Amino acid sequence: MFKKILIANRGEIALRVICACKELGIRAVAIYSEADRNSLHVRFADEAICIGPPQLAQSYLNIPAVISAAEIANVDAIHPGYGLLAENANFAEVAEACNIKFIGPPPEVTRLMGEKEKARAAMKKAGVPILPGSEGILGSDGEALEWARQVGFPVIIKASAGGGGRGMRIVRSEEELPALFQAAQSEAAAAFGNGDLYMEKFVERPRHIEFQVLADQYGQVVSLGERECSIQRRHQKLLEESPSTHVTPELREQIGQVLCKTLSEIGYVNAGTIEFLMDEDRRMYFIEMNTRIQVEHPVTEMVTDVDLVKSQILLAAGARMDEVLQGPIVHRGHAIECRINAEHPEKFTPSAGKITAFHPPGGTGVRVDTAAYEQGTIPPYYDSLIAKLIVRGKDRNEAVSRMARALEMFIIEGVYTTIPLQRRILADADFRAGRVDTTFIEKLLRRPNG
Ligand code: MV4
Repeated sequence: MFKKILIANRGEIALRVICACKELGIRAVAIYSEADRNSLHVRFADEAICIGPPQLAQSYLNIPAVISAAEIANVDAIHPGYGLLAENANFAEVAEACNIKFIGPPPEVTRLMGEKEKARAAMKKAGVPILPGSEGILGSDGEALEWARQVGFPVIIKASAGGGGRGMRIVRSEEELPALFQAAQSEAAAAFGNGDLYMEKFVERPRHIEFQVLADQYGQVVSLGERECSIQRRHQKLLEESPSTHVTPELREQIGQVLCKTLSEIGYVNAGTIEFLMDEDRRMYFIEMNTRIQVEHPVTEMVTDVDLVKSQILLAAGARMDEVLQGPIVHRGHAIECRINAEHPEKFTPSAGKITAFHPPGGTGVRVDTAAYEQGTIPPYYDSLIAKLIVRGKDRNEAVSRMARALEMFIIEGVYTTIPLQRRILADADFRAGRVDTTFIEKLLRRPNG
């Protein structure tokens, strides 16, 4: 087992990994930028190393600085958290060249899933349902037009190096295709240094549903069921829940089985998330895979009682799935998470500054994952997530009532937050009835605030 792990992250996820290390009896080493000297991840780690100035490129994204810290602290492994370097195959390779275990999949698997067109082809080959679309990278707008005629409009053009909503264009007719193709290509080339594009049939009003898996180094893969993540605004998730009101036990079993078989064949290791779109006929289609722990992982932890971060560490150290899980996966009750972000309610811009009052809710079935505290600051350089509020109930109704009261009792002053918007979501009749898709927030925001 590892004796010492470096956490290549900050904020609530760095604290979350520290919790896992403490419970496993592993020493945790924090890294921090000059803006994070007074952060809780520094305070609760066993050791902490300053790696540079506040700017991401000079600190948390500076691979030589992070690796040097790991060498100086003499760690056995690096946990990357989410975002930052978590899906950077080069970083994983450098770590392993230094004899430091990267807590994630083998670099070639990270690279495969990072190229969205290749990931799509690999899933198709293994029998995971994908949307009708192009095969291989689109060579020209002429080739794109041929595929679009075959697939039928509307289609969506996506950047192979993109993901998470960047570099996409919806195309509704032949006439507009050439211009949108060129625009997507230049945007992708500028944003990702790679202009490769592919095409899919466009799904109107989809639901975003993702499956959580765990995989060991010996080909054992298990599914921990799905999370419903349709409540998003500008590709930022606001609320996630599990189970989805639209996934039947049969569908969960069917998708889970094909995913486990596929990921075993691919040689996947680590926690992982497979994103699907569900159409209005409740058919599910693979869109992308994330090879890291996700922000919303607690929703799955609450319904399965599996500690996903401890599992990641044990699996990376070479433990077998049956040792990690010690029994079958059982789903109990319903969980909901609200991502509380520091942002202005109308402008949607990050709201950095000092937190002048902070009182998180508690009580039965309530969990708060946060690195925030009263008189602490939200630095302007990073992600604006302040806290994740997670509740569990015996069923969806109890989870909804519990989340509504917990949001009512969450006091954060000094910065604007998404809490008022989340209170509106919880009060909404469509949400309460489970009628959610990716157009939910648009519709809510068009209605007068009552
Ligand atoms: C789509 C789609 C409709 N059809 N693909 C946006 C994020 C990225 N991960 C994939 N996205 C979408 N892909 C096809 N073929 C609609 C979206 C989409 C979306 C997906 C999930 C959650 C919110 C969304 C908001 C707008 C568009």
